[in-house]
Amino acid sequence: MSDAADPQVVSPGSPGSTQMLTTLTSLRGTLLHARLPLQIPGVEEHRAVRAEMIDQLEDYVLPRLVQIDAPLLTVVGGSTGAGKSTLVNSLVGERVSEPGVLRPTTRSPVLVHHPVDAPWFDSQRILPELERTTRATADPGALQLVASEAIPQGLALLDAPDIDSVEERNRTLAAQLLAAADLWLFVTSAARYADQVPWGFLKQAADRSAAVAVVLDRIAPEAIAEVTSHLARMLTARGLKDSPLFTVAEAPLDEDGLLPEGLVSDIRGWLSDLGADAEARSGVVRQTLDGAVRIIARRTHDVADACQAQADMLARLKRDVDNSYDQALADIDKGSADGTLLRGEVLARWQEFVGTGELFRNLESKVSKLRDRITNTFKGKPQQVERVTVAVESGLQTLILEHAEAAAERADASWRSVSAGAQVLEEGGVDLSRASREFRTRAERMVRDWQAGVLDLVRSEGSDKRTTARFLAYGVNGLSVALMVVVFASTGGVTGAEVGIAGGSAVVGQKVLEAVFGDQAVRRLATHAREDLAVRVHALLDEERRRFIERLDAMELPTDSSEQLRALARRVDDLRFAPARREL
Ligand SMILES: Nc1nc2c(ncn2[C@@H]2O[C@H](COP(=O)(O)OP(=O)(O)OP(=O)(O)O)[C@@H](O)[C@H]2O)c(=O)[nH]1
Ligand SMILES: [Mg+2]
Repeated sequence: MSDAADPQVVSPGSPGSTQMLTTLTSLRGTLLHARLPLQIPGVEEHRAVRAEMIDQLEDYVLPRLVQIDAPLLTVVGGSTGAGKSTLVNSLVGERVSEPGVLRPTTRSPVLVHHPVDAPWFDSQRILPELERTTRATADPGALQLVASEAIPQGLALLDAPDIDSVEERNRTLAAQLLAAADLWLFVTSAARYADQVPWGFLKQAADRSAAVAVVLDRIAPEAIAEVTSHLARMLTARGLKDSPLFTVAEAPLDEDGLLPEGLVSDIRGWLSDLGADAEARSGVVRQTLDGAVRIIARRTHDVADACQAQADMLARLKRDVDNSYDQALADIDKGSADGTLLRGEVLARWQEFVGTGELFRNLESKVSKLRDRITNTFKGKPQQVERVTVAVESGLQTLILEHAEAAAERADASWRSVSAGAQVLEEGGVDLSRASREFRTRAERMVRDWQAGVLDLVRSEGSDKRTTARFLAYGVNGLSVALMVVVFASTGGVTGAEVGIAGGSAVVGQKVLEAVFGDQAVRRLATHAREDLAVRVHALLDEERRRFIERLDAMELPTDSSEQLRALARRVDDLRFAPARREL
């Protein structure tokens, strides 16, 4: 048996192990929390690693740290048909696990222990997921317990399903059981010993310094010498030179399916010695436990990387949505200020209202006279104000709707371009590539509210001018549409002829307002109305944006797991090397 326990590493049971237990308990909690829900390339592997780590902590490491003197658990693992169940039965001297010709045979693990040790195993102390039973079963979720005087006290033997099974459940259960073992009794046959899967497992055992003994089973007596030396060389080359190697020759079985006594006496003797020697037993336990903890700390960094990748992906998906909706806001802002809205219907209705022709031709040269002339132009057209209002309403709605649609389409497309984004959309079940169904109604309400706000603005600004001739001539409604028109042509804060006819039209509006309120007040009113519009559009689109963000929130992805995991892994390593440091 290897005595490779690193003397620098803190021993279970030493003062450091209480802190180790606390730290590893936190690690288990953090791992449970550190879900990896987003479909990122390579995530399946990381999910499996995370699940294995949680299992190993629960099945083995934590219970082992809590009760360091619990019996040593020897797990008999290997390929199907290698003879594991037959070997266990032969060691116990009775048929405790059903062997069979149908492959694979063992589906439910069988744990044989000395009757005195029963309390260690009939509780859920180790392998808590497996339900205890005392009857033979084929349920992979059950653990059959068998008490036998033939097993030494302080050592238990577990017959596991096959590691390279055609049944996935067998494979994962076998791996889980080996991860919960203090000692591996690895059974392979002359026919299978060079196979890849067993060596994959043995490599894992070597990597994590698990204590391993190898049994070369069912071997023709004349091949023993040659195969044994070959296998021994392979073990040495793969870091397992200290592992004891037993051979069991192929022999006829008795009527109970047991091997002749002489063939298993070596193995039985070795197990009995181990069972009787508390120090040797604790050496095996310490070696495997230390190795498991070391590997867990290392793999924690891999899971931390995977968590970081999840957080990065989440941030990217959020950014996609924000970019898309920010662009929509910018586009709406631009479209509602650069004169775009003053084309078509709004312009036509506005010109109907204020008139064209003479007025515009003289715009540059006769600005001084303009105000009075405009006053005349406005008179007698009150019913046309309503038409401008309606045109503004629909123009603005169309603009907002168009960009809300574009934003949804863009955000949806950018999410679909990565598998995690597509997954989030699929899981949500509702199509987000269009603006929401209620959006049109909401946008209509928003525009009307804004117009009402403009009306209020003009009304309160004119509270002391309500009786002046000019104010009366245009009316609150007339002045309000003039203000809206000014807002729609206010790129760069100036209303100018550079925006063309539309701009020219806006100049008329501006002059009208100036005639009533004065230049400064007009600038202030326009800014105020613009800002009010921006705030309302923002709120409106935020609701649209939220549909995407809510999808991400529903993934319930913890964002701080990565850092927590790394801190815990560092703490585990610090504790592992703490005694060495104290000595320095
Ligand atoms: N003659 C002879 N037959 C054996 C020996 N070992 C196992 N067998 C037979 O080989 C078959 C498979 O043996 P099992 O002990 O069920 O093998 P296993 O490794 O437990 O197989 P799984 O449970 O499927 O993983 C059974 O029919 C056994 O009776 C042996 O040493 N000699
Ligand atoms: Mg079996």
